[in-house]
Amino acid sequence: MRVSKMFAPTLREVPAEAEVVSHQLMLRAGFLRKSAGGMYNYLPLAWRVLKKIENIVREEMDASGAQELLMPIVQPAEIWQESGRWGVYGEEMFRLKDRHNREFCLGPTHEEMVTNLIRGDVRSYRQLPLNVYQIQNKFRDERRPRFGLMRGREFIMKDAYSFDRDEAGLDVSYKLMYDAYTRIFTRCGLTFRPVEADSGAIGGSGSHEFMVIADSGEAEIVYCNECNYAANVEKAELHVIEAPAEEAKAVEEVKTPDCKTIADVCAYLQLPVDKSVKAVAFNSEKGLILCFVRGDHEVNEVKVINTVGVNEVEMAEESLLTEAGTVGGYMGPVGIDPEKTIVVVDSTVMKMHNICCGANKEGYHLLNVNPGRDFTPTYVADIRLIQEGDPCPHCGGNVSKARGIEVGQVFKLFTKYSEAMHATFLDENGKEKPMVMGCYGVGVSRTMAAAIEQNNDKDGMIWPVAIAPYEVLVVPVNTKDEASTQKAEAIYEELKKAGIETVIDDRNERPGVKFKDADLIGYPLRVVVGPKTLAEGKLEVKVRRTGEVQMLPLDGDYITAIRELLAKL
Ligand code: 9G3
Repeated sequence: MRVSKMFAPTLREVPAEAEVVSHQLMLRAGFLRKSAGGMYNYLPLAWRVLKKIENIVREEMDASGAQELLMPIVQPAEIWQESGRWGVYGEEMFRLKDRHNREFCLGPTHEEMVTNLIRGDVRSYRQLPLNVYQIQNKFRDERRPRFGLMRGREFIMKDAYSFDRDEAGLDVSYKLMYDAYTRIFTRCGLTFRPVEADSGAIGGSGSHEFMVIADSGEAEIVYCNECNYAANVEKAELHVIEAPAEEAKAVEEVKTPDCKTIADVCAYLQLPVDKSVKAVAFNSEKGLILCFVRGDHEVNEVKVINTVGVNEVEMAEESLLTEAGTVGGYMGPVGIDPEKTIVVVDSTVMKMHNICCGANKEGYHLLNVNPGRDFTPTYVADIRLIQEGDPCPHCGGNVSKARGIEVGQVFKLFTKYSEAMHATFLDENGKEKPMVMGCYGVGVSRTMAAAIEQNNDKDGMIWPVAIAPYEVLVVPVNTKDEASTQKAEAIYEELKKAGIETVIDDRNERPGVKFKDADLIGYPLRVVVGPKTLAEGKLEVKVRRTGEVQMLPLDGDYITAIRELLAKL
């Protein structure tokens, strides 16, 4: 490929709307051009990267026994009504009507489509297990598309779906995918971690997210420094803390003027914070939810959502509190009717004694409140948000937090869709049973962005060889010097003939401009050909990642040397 012919319009300036480095660099390096919010044109260099990622995905999926197919993007509403999800996603679902006024959506995912497909043609246990996958654009009308490809409204996903006769079979399919994902992201040259993940709205339990560690990641993960435990913070389970036994004392109401926070109360009453309980009030489709955790702990919203079984929660406004007989800053579980108001109490609180909590009265708190004797929750559950310094739920070691970009997720769906949509098979005894499903996604376009987030420096991108747009750039530094320019052309042809993906910057530009663009686009290797090095009988080869420069003898086998260099990157 010749740079003089390449459609890769580089920009000197960074568009203000690009907040993360991958978005900035892809715009500057002529990889991406926006068409609408969260929708992009992948220009030739980006498309080459995406093709490489897709082919790594294909190789590993095929090696695991999965079979590639392609389903329609346009999906009939009927199958979403059958699964009960037509109304669940609201505005996030792109909907459209055909000329007969029939309703459709643009596929955000394909559980319904694939279940509808398979139920029509799989009837016997002999046809299981089965894993089918596709690589296709997905559509999700994000409220705030941002960070370029990291949260787009149209993006490329590999989505796979496994069908088994029972949970034992699903476990096998799940592990095959988990292992395939480990190989995929390793081959893409990414530093990643699988983390236990909340299975969220799609139901089923048992899911992992593959996170690329990067500060710009939207997901927050927690990992143990001693064992290999790692979890999406939303999911991290916490053990109950048993407080030392104490004689239950009589409840006492105390004036706590102007103590709006737990810290104020504990300071005013000279109380350790682990004898106090704090409240967080949410509003939801099921009404007010009052949550109580120990004073030094935090509430994990996702766990509250999963415990109460609502779709989402938002902070409750004061009027809701008054209705329930409480008041902001002085909320407590005593005297709240758990039938009228949902009261969720963290498991650790239920093991505390002689607690200090709000008196549900402006300016007052209660002392010596004891769970069971003085209040009854609607739910008791682990609703704590894991924090740095909490003991690892697996080994007790200390945990740290990091940010991650979710590039893959594997879910056990069990029979959520096969029961809703009657996708059954006949077992050996002719007994009809629902198929046991799993689903598995790789964010292909997001993986490209994640690779840049993890591999860049002040000069631009640094491509892992396996997914680089090209492997080698040949730079003739002086197009006026006939001899070295011709030598550069010859080397370019030799490298191509040797099967090495090569570009030559044949523009009539100063070397500095060529080097700047080379570093911005991030070709793994750069071969510089000029009159000086030619006179010395050398070829200058620069490694983009390390900046290391090697002088290869022109009369040596520099093609093999370059191939060996690439293999090491
Ligand atoms: C929707 C919309 C957005 C969605 C979904 C449905 C996320 C939805 C979860 C999944 C689960 C897995 C197969 C590949 C891997 C992920 N956002 N999810 O179901 F209608 Cl608008 O997509 N699906």
